[in-house]
Amino acid sequence: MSNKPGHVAEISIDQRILEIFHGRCGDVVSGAELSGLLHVSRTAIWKHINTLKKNGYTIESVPSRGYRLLSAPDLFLPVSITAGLQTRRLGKKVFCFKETTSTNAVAYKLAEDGAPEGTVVLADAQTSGKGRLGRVWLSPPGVNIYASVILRPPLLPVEASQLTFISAVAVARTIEKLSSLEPAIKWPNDILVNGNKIAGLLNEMSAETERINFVIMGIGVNLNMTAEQFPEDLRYPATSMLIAGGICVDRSRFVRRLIEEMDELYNTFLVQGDVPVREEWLRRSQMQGRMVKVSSAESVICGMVTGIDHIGGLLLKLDDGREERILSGDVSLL
Ligand code: BT5
Repeated sequence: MSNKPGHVAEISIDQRILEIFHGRCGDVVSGAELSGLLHVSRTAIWKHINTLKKNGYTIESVPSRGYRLLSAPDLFLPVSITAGLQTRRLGKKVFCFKETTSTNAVAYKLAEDGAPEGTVVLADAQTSGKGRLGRVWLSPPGVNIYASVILRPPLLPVEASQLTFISAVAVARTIEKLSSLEPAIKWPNDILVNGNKIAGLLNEMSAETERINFVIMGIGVNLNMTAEQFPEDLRYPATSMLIAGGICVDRSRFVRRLIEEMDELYNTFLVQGDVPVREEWLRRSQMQGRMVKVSSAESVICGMVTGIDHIGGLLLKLDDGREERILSGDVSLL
């Protein structure tokens, strides 16, 4: 893992070797073939294989045949995320940190410095993981994912909240595809499993009056966190894929899948607008027709959920028949 963004470019041969292994789905690849494909000597290939082994990859040397990748480390390395990734825009550049303050803060700085759309920042641990409204996101090392993605969407600043649909649906799809869990989305930015919070989303934006410069989509998902790692004073009961599903999740596999899902949803969003993603969000939210309480700094409002509008506002029908649109707050089901 690296604290230096420049590290990404330095490991391209390793990355290409992993891509070749990936394409062979566990078959042996000969040293001669690797050397021919990558235009480097067989001794150089051998050295790169050793570097990969030092980075935690288990690679078998099969006498007189070649090399076979047996397993990848559960570490965030740019190569283990980008090798063979099937995306159009997202994940072409990935920065991995062993520890950072907040992946959102790092991604924001990279975006200000001109990082391209789709750049991903990942950390093994965060020392100042951010929730909404100055809250803290618990970010212990080695167990979860803390990711931020830079987008530069052609939207008006007021439309930026539509993007939360993308990350929420992508997280829900990924959990569903990698486990038998049934995630539900809770407005505005939580993913729940069995009513407990498994993931949180935090979008941050840099914009001018008529134009978005960039949006940082921050995503925290609890994968292998144990019950003892959660303090007792959380606002809502929390869970992880390990606690809820009893499975230990390969974190790089989760991140790759998540980036692919986000990429697909973002493409749909750019081509077809927000409606398809919003409809899937609503289906997965299990909030339609439910009575809820929405608390914000200014007020507490109760009502029945009638939908979600195109900028992500929650539409409520109040007891007196009035319709209300809520743009921020914390929701609990009644
Ligand atoms: C959120 O805020 O749910 C947004 C969380 C976003 C975290 C990601 S991690 C990658 C990126 N970089 C960052 O610095 N942040 C983003 P909110 O709705 O305000 O929820 C925060 C509340 O959830 C806290 O006040 C706690 O009560 C609770 N909480 C904190 N850590 C948690 C965790 N790991 N799992 C479940 N609940 C947690």
